[in-house]
Amino acid sequence: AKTKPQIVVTRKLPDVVETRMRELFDAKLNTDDRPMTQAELVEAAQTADVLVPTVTDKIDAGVLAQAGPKLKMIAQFGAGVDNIDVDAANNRSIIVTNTPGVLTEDTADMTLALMLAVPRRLKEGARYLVDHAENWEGWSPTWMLGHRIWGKRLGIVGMGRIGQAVARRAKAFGLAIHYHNRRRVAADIEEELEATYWDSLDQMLARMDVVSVHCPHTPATFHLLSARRLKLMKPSAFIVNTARGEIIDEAALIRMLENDQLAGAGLDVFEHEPSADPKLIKLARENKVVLLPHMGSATLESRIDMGEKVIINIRTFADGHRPPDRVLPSML
Ligand code: 8YV
Repeated sequence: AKTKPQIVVTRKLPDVVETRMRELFDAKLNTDDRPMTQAELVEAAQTADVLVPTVTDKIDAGVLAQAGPKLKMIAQFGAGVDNIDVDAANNRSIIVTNTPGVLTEDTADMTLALMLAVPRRLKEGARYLVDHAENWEGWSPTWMLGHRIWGKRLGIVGMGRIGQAVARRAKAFGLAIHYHNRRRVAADIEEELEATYWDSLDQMLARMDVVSVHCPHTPATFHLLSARRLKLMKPSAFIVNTARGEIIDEAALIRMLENDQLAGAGLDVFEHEPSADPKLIKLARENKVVLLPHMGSATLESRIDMGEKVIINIRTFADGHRPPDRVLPSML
């Protein structure tokens, strides 16, 4: 019989996924649910045929330089691969795969939840009732007023799978869809979404009521929403980010929120995870922002499907074929 590939999984995964991995591979699973240290990652890279990391593992050029000769594949458990130096992996003939597609709808749902939560003061209202269960002042015509989102313009930055899933939902919620992307999407998709393409991100930002970020984090998109670009936005506009914190200049965003140059933000991701800037926490207490701890794809169903994708990628590669979700440097 063929020897099973030796895989090292860096984090605890759902039980069904781990059981399947144990059946199919010589799997070193991680019961200890904390991120690996760099030293542990290096050790894993020295012993495994396949490494299965997540967003919390920094597989940089340093780790890859110390990888053992056996390491042939990095099968990321996740869609984003910005924690991996894909160039360095490619140069060492280590292939990289990810898990796109299966977390699209859940991430889009959470994006809409944030898009509604901030202008409709969802968290504030829910909190109020918990704090004032006995002394609720009662309804009043001018109390807890937020802003409607229907009829407004949504600008989507990055119109890939998740951007399009957000657009479909937002259209059903009555928003007009606008987008900026490296390329225009196919005409039939544009038509279905009644989406307006903006070649110029600057021009789009200046006209939007809500801006939602859905591009990958790459060197080209780092601080894509720079201080200069954020200043182009209307002071009444809301911003939502379920992609990666690094795409927005977080310090600039904070300053603008503090100075009421933007109406609010819904953030699921941060520039320096796993910590959130204390200034953002303060803004959350003041109800100018709603913050979530990177929960966009956090459903049991998504996590199981992500695990299944990782398994398919590894099996296909081990069988000598091209894995379905290969990530090439040219794609980033
Ligand atoms: C995960 C994500 O929480 O897939 C991604 O890119 O951000 C989330 O689905 C995590 O990154 C998995 O590694």
